[in-house]
Amino acid sequence: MNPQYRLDDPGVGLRNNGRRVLTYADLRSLRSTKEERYPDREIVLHLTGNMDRYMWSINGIKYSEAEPLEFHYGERLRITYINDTMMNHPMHLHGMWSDLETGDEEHLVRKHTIISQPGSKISFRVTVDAKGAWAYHCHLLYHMTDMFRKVVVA
Ligand SMILES: [Cu+2]
Repeated sequence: MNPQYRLDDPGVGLRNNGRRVLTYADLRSLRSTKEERYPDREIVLHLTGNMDRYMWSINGIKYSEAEPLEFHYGERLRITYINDTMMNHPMHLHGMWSDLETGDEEHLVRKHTIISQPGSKISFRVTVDAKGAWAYHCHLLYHMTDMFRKVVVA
């Protein structure tokens, strides 16, 4: 009901187990991202589904019924996931980098796939620099068919 940013949370099964578990909060880019543009636009995506029926979707709509997401060539996007489910979703945007926000504006962390934890919120930036059609999906095989979007960059 009240999703929070939890970058320093090691996740289910790894909390308080006597070991130090690295988290996204420990990551810091070696290159400076100081000159990166501030986002022109934000897209909020709810990761949704039904555990009992094992159905997955984005914003409550499965891939086969969804319109493609439209990104504008040359823009800088901020994408925020709100994970409304009780599972982790490693979300992979193809074709462009995902620059994870860790609280340090000058060292955004460059990634292919960003894990979204249950009940949490996480944000990243994308420089839309690749025209064409791209796959965008959860990387868990059994989620991928429906928790999927086509992205069109034009
Ligand atoms: Cu998933």
